[in-house]
Amino acid sequence: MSLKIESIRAIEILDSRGNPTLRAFVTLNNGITASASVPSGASTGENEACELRDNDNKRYDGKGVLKAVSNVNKIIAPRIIGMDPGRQVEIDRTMIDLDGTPNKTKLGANAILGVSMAAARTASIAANLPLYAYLGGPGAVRIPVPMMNILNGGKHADNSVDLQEFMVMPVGAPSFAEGLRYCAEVFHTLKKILKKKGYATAVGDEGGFAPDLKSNDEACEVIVEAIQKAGYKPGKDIGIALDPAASSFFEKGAYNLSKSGQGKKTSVEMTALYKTWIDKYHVISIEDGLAENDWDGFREHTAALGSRIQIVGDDLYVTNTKFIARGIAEKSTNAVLIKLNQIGSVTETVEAIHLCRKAGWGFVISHRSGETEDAFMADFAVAMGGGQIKSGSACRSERIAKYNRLLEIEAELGKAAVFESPIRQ
Ligand code: 2PG
Ligand code: MG
Repeated sequence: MSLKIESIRAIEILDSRGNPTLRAFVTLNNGITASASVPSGASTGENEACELRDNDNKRYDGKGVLKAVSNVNKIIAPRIIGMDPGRQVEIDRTMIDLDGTPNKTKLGANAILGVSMAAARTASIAANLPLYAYLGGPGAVRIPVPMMNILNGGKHADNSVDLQEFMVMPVGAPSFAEGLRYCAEVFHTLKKILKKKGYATAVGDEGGFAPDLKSNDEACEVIVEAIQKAGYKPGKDIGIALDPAASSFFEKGAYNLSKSGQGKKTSVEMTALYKTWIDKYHVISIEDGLAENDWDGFREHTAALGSRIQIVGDDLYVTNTKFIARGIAEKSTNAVLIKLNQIGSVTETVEAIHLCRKAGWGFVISHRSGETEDAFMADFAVAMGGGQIKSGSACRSERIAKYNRLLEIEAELGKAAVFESPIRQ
C-alpha cells in the first residue's frame, strides 16, 4: 500500500498567553495521525508572514483563528489529501502556491505552517523515525546549547527594563543535560537574589523574572551575580546573551530607552553601550541590538562588535531568504534567528538555514513568546545541527517541554550525541 494523506483538519486552541492559535492534524491511509501547534509572537517583525486572525471583536478580542482553521479544513485539505506525506517540499510548495501571496495573507502562515509541521511529524512516524532523525538524517546528533531567558523586559514584561531578553548560555558545559542544570541553578539563584533585594519574582511571558530593576545595567549585574553564586564562572562556564528587540523601542529615528529612563540614543551610541556591556558582563551574543530597518546601523554594529561576539538578526530577517541574502551581502550580522512561523513552512525555514550555512553564519532555532506544549522546534534544532536553541526560561511548561524533549533526544542518542557550543568568549 503506498502511503497517502487521507485527511487533514485543524482546530482552534489556546497558546501560553491564553490567545487562540491553530493545531493541525494529518492522518494517513494507514491510520497514523499526528498533530502540530503553531506559536505566536508579540515583538513581531513587520515583514513576518501573516498570522491570520479573525478580527471579530465578539470573540477573543478579535484574536480568534477560525478563518485560518476553515482555510485548513476547506481549502488546504482538499488539495493536499492524496499526497505522499514524505514529499515535504511538494506539500509545502502546493500550499504556498495555493495561497499565492508573498506573505501568506490569503490562507495565513498559521494555517500553512500547522499543516506543514503536522505532515512532517506524521511522515516521521510512518518512517518509524524520531522527528529529528527524519528531518535531519543520520548525522543529526548535535544537541543545541540553550539560550535560556531568565530576565524579561521590553514588550514581554511590565517593568522598567527596556531590553526584552537577558539569557544565559552554558557554553562550557560538557552535555546538554549538564548545561540545562547550570542554567536552572542560575535561574533559582537569581530568584533568591531578587527576593533578597526586595524585587518581585513574578515571571514574564517566557518564564524569566520581570522585576522592576533600576536599569538595564542592573539586570546584567544581578545575572552575573547569580552565575557566580550558583558556582559558575561567567564567560567560561556561562555567557550572557541579549535580545534587546530594539525595534520595539525605536521611535522617530532614535532608540528611546524610556522604560529605564536612559534617554534617546543613536545606533552608534547603542553600539557603544553594548560594547561596555560586552566588556563588563561577559555578553557573548546580541540579537536585534538595533531596529529592523536600520540596515546602515547594523553594518557598523557588526563591523564594531562582530569579531568578538555573535550578532544575531531576528526582526531584521524574519527567517526570510530575501532579507538574509541582503544581510549576507551587506555583512549586517553574523548569525540569524530562525522561527518557523515567521516564514510559515518547514521547507522555507530549511531554505533560510541553508543560506546561513553557505555563508558560514550561525543560526539559532527559536520559540515565540506565545508558545504551546508542542516541542517540534526541539527536534527541528537537532535536525538542523546549528548548535543553538532559544526556548525561554527554566519555568512554564510550554518552555520546559522543548528542553525536556532535548534531554530525551540526548539520552536516546547516548554516546553519539554531540554538545559543542558554536560560540565562546
Ligand atoms: C524574539 C521572540 C522570542 P516574540 O523576539 O526573539 O523570544 O519574541 O515571539 O515576541 O517575537
Ligand atoms: Mg528576538
